[in-house]
Amino acid sequence: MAVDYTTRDGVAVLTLNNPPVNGLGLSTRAGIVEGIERAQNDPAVKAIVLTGAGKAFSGGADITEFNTPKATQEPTLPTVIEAVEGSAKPVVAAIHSVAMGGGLELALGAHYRVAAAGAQIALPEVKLGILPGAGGTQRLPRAIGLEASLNMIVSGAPVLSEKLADSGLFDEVVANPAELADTALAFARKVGAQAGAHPKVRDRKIEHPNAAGFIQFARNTVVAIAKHFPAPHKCIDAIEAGVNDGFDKGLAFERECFTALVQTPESRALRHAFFGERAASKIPDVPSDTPVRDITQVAVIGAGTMGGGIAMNFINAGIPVTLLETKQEALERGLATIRKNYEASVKKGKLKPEVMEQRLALLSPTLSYDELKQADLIVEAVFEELGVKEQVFRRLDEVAKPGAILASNTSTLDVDRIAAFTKRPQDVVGMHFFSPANVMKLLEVVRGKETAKDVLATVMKLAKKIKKTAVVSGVCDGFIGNRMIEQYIRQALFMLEEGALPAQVDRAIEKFGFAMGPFRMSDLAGNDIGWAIRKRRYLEHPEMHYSKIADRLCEMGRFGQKTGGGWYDYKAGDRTAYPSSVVNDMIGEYSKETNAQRRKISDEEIVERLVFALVNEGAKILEEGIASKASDIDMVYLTGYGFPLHRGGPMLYADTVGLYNVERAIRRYAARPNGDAWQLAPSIAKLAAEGRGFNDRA
Ligand code: 3H9
Repeated sequence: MAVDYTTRDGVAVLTLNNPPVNGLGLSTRAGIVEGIERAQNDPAVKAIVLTGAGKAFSGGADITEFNTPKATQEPTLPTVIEAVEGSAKPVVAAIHSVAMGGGLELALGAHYRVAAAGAQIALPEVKLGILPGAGGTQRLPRAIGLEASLNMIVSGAPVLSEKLADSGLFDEVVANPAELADTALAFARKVGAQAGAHPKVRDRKIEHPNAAGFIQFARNTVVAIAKHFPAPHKCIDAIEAGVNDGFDKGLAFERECFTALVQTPESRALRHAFFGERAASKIPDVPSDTPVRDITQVAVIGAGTMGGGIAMNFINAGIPVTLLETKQEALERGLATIRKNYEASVKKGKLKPEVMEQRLALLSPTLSYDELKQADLIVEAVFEELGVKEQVFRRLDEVAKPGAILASNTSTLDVDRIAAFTKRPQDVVGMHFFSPANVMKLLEVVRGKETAKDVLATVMKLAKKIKKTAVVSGVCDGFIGNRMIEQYIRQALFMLEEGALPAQVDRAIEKFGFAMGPFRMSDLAGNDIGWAIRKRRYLEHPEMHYSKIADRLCEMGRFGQKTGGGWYDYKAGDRTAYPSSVVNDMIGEYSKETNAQRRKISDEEIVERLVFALVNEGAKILEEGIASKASDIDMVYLTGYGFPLHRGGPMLYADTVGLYNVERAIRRYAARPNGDAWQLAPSIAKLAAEGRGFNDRA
């Protein structure tokens, strides 16, 4: 049973017992109703305490049941809450650790609520693309008022129980969580002895001097921030319905919105990201109980932009870092940049000056490899060239203590070759941070042929500590993210040859939802970086067909924002990309020289060619086992490459379009000019034939 029933001195205690977070799946829901009924029928019971075992009161509805028959099978959550609220004997919710979503809605159905300090209270449904569907939009405003509830519901952000102590939500907040059970029992005994009806949140009034004005203000704010998501708007609509039409009509409207939202592609995408993030930390052949190595001291080699950003991650998490450079001047420059970054946060009011100083105090600059002897993890962020990496890793092999993890921040080089520079390849791993490393969420953890399982487990755990989304990639050129982006860029360049211009390509893909199109992105990152990679490609893979149009741009010295011009023109001190007639002429000229027939390319074709290029390469990456699941690829693209969150990542997007349609489009493009870049991944054809997708669970 997912709910335990015991009695103590005239109080029935119903304990939700559905690990890990007491999700309100079917058996838990049925258990609550059964417990409430049992308590009604026991004359010795005067009151009921509803509580949760383990690490939560309740994390809410069981998200894995959404859009399955179980989700709508009675007792549904609204039925459960009705049973709780309708209980003739008073129900006291005893809340610890987490009361979220349906969990908080359940507690709002109780007659009284006692909470332990430190509990996270939230209606986070909006983060899953839905709205609270079991009365949250109706009861929370009646419990804590219109403004506070609307903020909680529209943001989905958790609030600590003690901050809500005087809000009207709780009857008591217990400072010491260990005393929650006894306090709730005593409270239940007290109210159980009282005659008469017990209070219901639904009967309270929503008092506000200008509800219509506040709701309009909220609407204006949400329009600006939630462009691609319907849920925040629906949250406001449902709250407004409750304010204007009363509880019952508001409840019915909320239910209607919930049923519609849970089926939207946006909700599917957000749920996919929720589970994808958690799934990414699980490596199929590395059990979750694999022992990890202690990481209490980190060293970073290289104090450039990347090394400095990497170091900041660790000191932000309270881990001391030794920062090594070869020259005093470079070291000082690196330290100054780190300080400048923190000072910018202090100026914006995001960081207290004393916290900045505490963090900087964790940083020990050095010019000597001998200072790295104590480090448990050493991350190399030096120049991206195998010869340079070789020098560093040979030296590390001499100085690092046994068992230290040696990580390379390489973005393209072969981690197995780097590992072979040492006599301890089992301790070598790739930690590919994305720039700016102190900001970007993504960390690609590159698993070499010999990387030990406990090294992987350690790095994944550490990634959580430094608040990164870590995704494991096998060794291949570009790993998951950059290998895929190369195909995307390749298509973008072919389309310039065939008739498009940079601004049109960027506009089309930005309208699709990308944060930045390929050409604006390339101008920001520096066009010379791609040029260097392509030069290597021409040597290593002469058989591969690339457009040379970007090389032409680089030959003109147009490396991007840093040189005042790239695919676009830039004005000093202004990052706005202005279409460039010089570049557009060059593109037209190039098409002529190569006898390419320029034609009008539709925005739809631009989006398909860019996104399906990612999908096709992603499928190959899965076939080769470079990524172990499709959701890992999606997490890389959502957290590191600006792929639109409301589309859930390239692989989920492909599922949404249908792999049958993806296959047809790829075959169509393969038959056109530059079609040799499209080698259909066999798994797309196979899954399409089986009527399946990459992520059938989502
Ligand atoms: C809702 O309530 C709708 C209602 O309004 C209306 C209904 C009609 N369901 O995050 P963790 C799993 S919508 C299923 O690593 P933490 C999670 O996948 C719901 N599974 O732990 C993971 O599984 P695994 C509104 C869930 O301690 C494991 O639990 N509620 C759910 O860092 C541990 O999770 C939310 O949106 C769930 N609801 O954080 C809350 N929740 O081990 C979403 C968790 O196999 N949950 N799991 O990977 C959270 O924010 C965090 O999980 C929580 C714990 C703060 C609870």
